[in-house]
Amino acid sequence: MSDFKTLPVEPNLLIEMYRRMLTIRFFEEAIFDVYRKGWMPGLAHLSDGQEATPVGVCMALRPDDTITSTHRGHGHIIAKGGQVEPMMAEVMGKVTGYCRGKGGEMHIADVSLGILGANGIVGGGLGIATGSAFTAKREGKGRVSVAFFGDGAVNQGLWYETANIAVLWKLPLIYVCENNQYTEFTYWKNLTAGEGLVARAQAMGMPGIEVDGNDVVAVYQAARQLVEAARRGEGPATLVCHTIRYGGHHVGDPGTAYRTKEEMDEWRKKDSIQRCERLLVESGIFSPQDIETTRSEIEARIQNAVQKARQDPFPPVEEVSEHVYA
Ligand SMILES: Cc1ncc(C[n+]2csc(CCOP(=O)(O)OP(=O)(O)O)c2C)c(N)n1
Repeated sequence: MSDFKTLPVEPNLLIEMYRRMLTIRFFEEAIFDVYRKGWMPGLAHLSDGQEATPVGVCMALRPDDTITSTHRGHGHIIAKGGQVEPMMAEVMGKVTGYCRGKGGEMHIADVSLGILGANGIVGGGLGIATGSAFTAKREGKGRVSVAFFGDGAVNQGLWYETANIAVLWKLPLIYVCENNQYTEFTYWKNLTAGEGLVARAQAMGMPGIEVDGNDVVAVYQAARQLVEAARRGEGPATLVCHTIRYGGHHVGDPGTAYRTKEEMDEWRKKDSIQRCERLLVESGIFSPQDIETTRSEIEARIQNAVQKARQDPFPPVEEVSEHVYA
C-alpha cells in the first residue's frame, strides 16, 4: 500500500501535475482533430510529448509570477492555469477566445494569470520576460519571471543580450529551454556549437541545470530550487529540459523525414504521462479506476469546449481594428 513519505512530492501536488499534463495532451489531440475537420484557420504547433516540462516548472511558481511562451505554447498556458474553453475558442477564431479570436492558436495571453503571451518569433519572449523580471525586482515582492523557449532560440542574439543584463542586474529570471531535440527539421547539435546552453549560462555567470524533461517531478524539483534562489535575490538561472515532441513541427508535418521510428519508440518508452500514472498507482494515491475516471472527466471537458466553441460567433466585423496594436 501507500507510503507517501517515500514520494518525492505531496500527493495532492502529484495529482494536480497529472491533471494538468493530461489536460495538455487531450487539448492538443483535440486541436489536431479540429484542424483536420477544417474548423480552425491556419496551422497548429503541438507539444504532445513535452507536457512534463511546462507543468513541472509552473507548479513551482506562484500565481503572480509571470511566464512568456513560444509558438508551441498551449502547454505553457494550461500549466500556468489557462482555461481550455477560451483557449479552444481562440484556436477557432471565435469572439469568446482569450484574444477575442484575433490572436489564434499562436498568440494566447492572459495577463491576469501572469501569462504574458505565446509568440511566433523564435526567442521573442526573452525580452518580454526580462522586462517583467525587471519590474518584479523593482516591486520587491519576490516575484519571478520565466521565459520558455526551444533549442532553436539558444542561438538567437536576444538570449545573450538579456542574459548579460539579467546577470549584471541580478534579475529574478529563469530561462527554461525545452530541448525537444529538433529546431524545425534539424537536430539541435547540428546548430549549436559547444556543449550547449548550460555551459553558455555558466560562462555568463549564472547557474544552470539539465534535467530529464519527461520526468515531471525532476523538472519540478530543479525549477523549485532555481525559482527560490531567484526569489531570494540571487539572480537569474537556466534550466534545460530534454524532451521530445511526438508530432511534426506543425500539424502539416508528419515528422518522419528527419527522425527514425526507432528514435521515437525509445522516447515513447519515457512518456511523461504514463510515468506519472505508474507513480500514482504504485504509491497508492490512485487506483487504476481513478486513472480512468480522471481521463474521462478531462476528455469530456475538452470535448465540451470544442462543441461550445463551434457554436460561438466570430468577432463582429465592426471591431476589426479594435484590440490590435501596430
Ligand atoms: C526569429 C524567427 N526566425 C525563424 C522563424 C521560423 N521558425 C518558426 S519555428 C522555428 C524553429 C524553432 O525551433 P525551436 O526553438 O527548437 O522550437 P521547437 O519548434 O522545436 O519547439 C523557426 C526557425 C521564426 N518564427 N522566428
